Amino acid sequence: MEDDRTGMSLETLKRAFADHLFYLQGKDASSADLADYYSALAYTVRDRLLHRWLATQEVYACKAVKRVCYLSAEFLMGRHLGNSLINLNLFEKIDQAIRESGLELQDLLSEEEDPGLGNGGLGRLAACFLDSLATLEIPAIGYGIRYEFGIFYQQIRDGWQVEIPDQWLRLGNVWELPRREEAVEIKLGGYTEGYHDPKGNYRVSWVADRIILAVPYDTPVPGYDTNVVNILRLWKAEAGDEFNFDAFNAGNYDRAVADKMSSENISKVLYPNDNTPQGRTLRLEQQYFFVSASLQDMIRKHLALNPTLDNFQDSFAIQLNDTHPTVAIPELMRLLVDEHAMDWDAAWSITNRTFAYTNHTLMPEALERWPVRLLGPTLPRILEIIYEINHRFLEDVRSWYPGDEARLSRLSIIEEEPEKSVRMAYLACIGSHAINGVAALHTELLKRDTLHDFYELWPEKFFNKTNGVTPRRWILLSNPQLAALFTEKIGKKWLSNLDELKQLEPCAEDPEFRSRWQAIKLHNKQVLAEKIYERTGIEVDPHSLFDIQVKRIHEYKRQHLAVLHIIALYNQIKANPGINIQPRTFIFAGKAAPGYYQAKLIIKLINAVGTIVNRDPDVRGRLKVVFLPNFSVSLAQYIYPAADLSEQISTAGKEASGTGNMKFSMSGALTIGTLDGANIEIREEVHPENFFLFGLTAEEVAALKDKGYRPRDYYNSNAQLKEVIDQIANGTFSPSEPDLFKPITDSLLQQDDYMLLADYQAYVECQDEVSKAYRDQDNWTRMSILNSVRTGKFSSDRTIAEYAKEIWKVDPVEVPLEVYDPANA
Ligand code: T68
Repeated sequence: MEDDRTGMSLETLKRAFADHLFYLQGKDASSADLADYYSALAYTVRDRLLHRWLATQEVYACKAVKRVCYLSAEFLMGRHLGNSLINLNLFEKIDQAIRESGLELQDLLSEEEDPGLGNGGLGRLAACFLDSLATLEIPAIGYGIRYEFGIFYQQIRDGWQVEIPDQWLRLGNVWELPRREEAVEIKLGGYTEGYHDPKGNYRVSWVADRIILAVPYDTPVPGYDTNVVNILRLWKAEAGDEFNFDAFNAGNYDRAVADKMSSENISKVLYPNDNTPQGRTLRLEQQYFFVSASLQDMIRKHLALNPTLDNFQDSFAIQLNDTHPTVAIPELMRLLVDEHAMDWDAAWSITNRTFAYTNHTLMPEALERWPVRLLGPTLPRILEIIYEINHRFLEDVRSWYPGDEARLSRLSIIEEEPEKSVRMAYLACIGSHAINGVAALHTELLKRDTLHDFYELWPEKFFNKTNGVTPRRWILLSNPQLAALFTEKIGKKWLSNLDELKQLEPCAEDPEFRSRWQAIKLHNKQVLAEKIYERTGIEVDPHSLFDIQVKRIHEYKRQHLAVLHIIALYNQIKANPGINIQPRTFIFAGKAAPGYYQAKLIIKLINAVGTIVNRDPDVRGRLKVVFLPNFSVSLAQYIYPAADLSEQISTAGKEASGTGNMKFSMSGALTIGTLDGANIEIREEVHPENFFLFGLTAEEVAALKDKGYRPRDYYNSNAQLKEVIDQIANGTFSPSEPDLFKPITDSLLQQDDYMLLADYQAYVECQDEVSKAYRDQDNWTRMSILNSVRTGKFSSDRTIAEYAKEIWKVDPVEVPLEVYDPANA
């Protein structure tokens, strides 16, 4: 008989499920609720993962393979159960087993809390990368923070965003395993002192005033159709000792407890800002905490197999996901030089060969800078090391460019004005052997502007790595009917080589294929329509054009440009109620940073316009405006497959890449977009005739700024635009508070940093083209098919293969399952 923990037959799976319900949940069919059934199934699947995980770790340990360590302050993993079923190739069988137990698999999948340990694209990219690393059989560890509270839960009350704490661990977490025995200590605060070691060398030691314990929690990361199961290792902060016993014994009980609580604060909550740095000491402590813990973990793993650290760079390639983990560079120097007595030059060479840095933003205000005033007291030894790195670097620059003082201050890691600070992006560039942007345009702009001086120093360090997303979650799991159609036509190989979809191009001409395509899209729209009704009470027509913009709310992403268009359409209907226009449902979702007033006001504006438009009898059946609350990975899985039109309308030069644009396109949405980020490459792949392009280019944006941009000129010369802006400003959508939206219109008329007014006319004209095109359903469907089957480039498998070959220099390692048989363990 098959082992209950590893067997994959239907009978064994059913037995294991019943067994877990009984012995782990202490329930039977008469007492179990959906949460119990979810847990029983999750444990059943976890057993099968653990088997492969132990085999994988055993192979990695024996072979001394080179591992990728992906350091990221955020991992937006999405629900684990469905993804694990897919990657273990168990989905159909479990579906049947659950049905035969009288339940619905979908109901169980929906019970899982969505682990929201990230803000947006950057965190979700990390999750797609882990999936692809495991799928490509590349040894890898994701290192991050086990936040007790992830990204806040968003409610909409009276049109406003309200933030609710995300207590995702409330009911426990089946997918993680604490490894208390591998906890490490982290120093904070205090001072440094010099001493001479027994050989007479001068050394420095850091006398901390706080020691925090970092406890690892491991989550298995299975690859698709392989035995490889990598690890996501997230660190939880705990007090070094349960109590400060000195304080306790001195009768100072509350002080003892307070110290413990303040240590645990470090991993308490994810900072909810995207694209703006938060200059708070606690954030700096979070960064140092997870980075130091991860490096200590790597050093321990390395020394278990090697006599010295001299070849550390052969054990690990460390990727810095933005600057958030950049303090890893001075921290590795500290560990090598202070704690392992290596000399500076040897340590620097190892550090440089180990690290690589990914930049995710061009916006100057989004680049991290840590004031010396905060860094010094929190990480005194790290600040000294940063000064030393800077000193040596500037000596080099001086020798390369004698007398060029301006260049020296431009390149210095330390910025003097307005406040003496460490420029983390510069530290990352200097300490890494590779620097990359996340789309072709973004990388070009990094080289030309943001990091230009570094590009002049080291052109060979610069790479482009256009982002990608995993087709397992973003097609197979979220759009199962589309996936089934692909598999019916070309088999399953597209799931591990998305370029295979290209074979389906001729199907765009096949009427029978097109009608199946339309039926699938309609079905997905019906499913989303039900969700919309459930969550907002708004009824929408699945036969209308679903025009969707989902992403973080940000002025540069220009959700309010879409609102200007909606109001213009509304005005056309009001002026001419008999007008024949394409019925549309405008769907928005996304969170605003809690401290970003203008973004929260944009959410309120969307809802205010929706309230007026949705209940106007003149409009009935033609326009609907929906704001879906609490955008998350699990909600996104319903949204992308249901879109006809994907809105990617950022100001050119502002969106580093975008990844939602790729998910939409994979599910057959057409894009209306600017020449920004990865839009450019999507348009290239799907061909320009299948993409709705509008707006200024990044160069035109810069040129217009230079010559003096005057948004009022556009307002004064465009009657339709003027009417729309005036309505927002005069309270048409906020009658009880006429000035409510003035901050938005004032900003548009006075600075319009993101050039909505300059792009307005081109945008509405392009939207007219969209409406016209949608009326020809045959041709629209042809374009939709070609979008989807030409997205092979945007699989994160392609992205990861490029990183592996060109930056990390790592090879795949196969894991035969026989190496670990629990029956013989
Ligand atoms: C996004 N950045 C980019 N940042 O905006 C997007 N920032 O263009 C790109 O596709 C994506 O990264 C992946 O490369 C973010 O998502 C953040 O979320 C963030 C979080 C904390 C601090 C700064």
